[in-house]
Amino acid sequence: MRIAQVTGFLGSGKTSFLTKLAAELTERGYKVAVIVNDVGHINVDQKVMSSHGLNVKEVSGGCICCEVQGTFTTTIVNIHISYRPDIVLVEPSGVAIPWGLKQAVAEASKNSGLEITHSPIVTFVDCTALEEQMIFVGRLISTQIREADAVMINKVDMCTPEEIRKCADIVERIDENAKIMYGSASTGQGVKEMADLMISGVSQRYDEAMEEGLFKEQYGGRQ
Ligand SMILES: Nc1nc2c(ncn2[C@@H]2O[C@H](COP(=O)(O)OP(=O)(O)OP(=O)(O)O)[C@@H](O)[C@H]2O)c(=O)[nH]1
Ligand SMILES: [Mg+2]
Repeated sequence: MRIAQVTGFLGSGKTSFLTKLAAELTERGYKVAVIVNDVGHINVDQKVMSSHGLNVKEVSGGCICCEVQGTFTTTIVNIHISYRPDIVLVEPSGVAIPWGLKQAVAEASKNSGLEITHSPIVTFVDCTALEEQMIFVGRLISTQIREADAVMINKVDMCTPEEIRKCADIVERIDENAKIMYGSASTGQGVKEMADLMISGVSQRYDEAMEEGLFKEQYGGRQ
């Protein structure tokens, strides 16, 4: 079973894009399930995705990066037993970071005994808002970009080529080696490219010690 996770700040377009991605993968013959992780009370994302006929499970009560790793493992095992998907798409909360998500999947794999392949983690950024968001939540977004295997500059349908270039510059300043894709849930741009990456790619290994060190330095240790 493959697990494909995305990250991206609130409203960056994760749900909209994953809904399109799930349709593309289904069309290619893959059996797709979705896990959404919402730290709030009402899970709107689950409703949106279920309305498209997707098999969606919800993990709530906290972030799967840290507080509810156990629930995440149980959900993965349950999905495997009841649905046997080829690929599970995971939309975590907007504050999740790739390293934490990888840890969660590593734990789930260890505790469940399931053989799990981890697709590359794609971080979504909102092309219309990145510059402003960097002022307020720059540290979180930088971490999401630095730790990602690829970055999806999303909502390009709403931006001029100059604005898209500016957004890519910000991403490249954070990570000069970032693999950048350009997408839009509205036009479907980037959906096929991301589907290719999700089904054929494998997430790179981090220098765990470095990420853990950076995490402690920036966030004061894990909860
Ligand atoms: N024009 C345009 N609007 C988009 C695109 N993707 C998402 N949106 C809009 O942006 C808003 C947020 O999209 P979501 O898909 O809910 O974003 P999200 O990242 O799942 O948001 P959270 O789960 O709340 O963090 C919605 O109003 C979408 O309709 C896009 O590619 N183009
Ligand atoms: Mg969402």
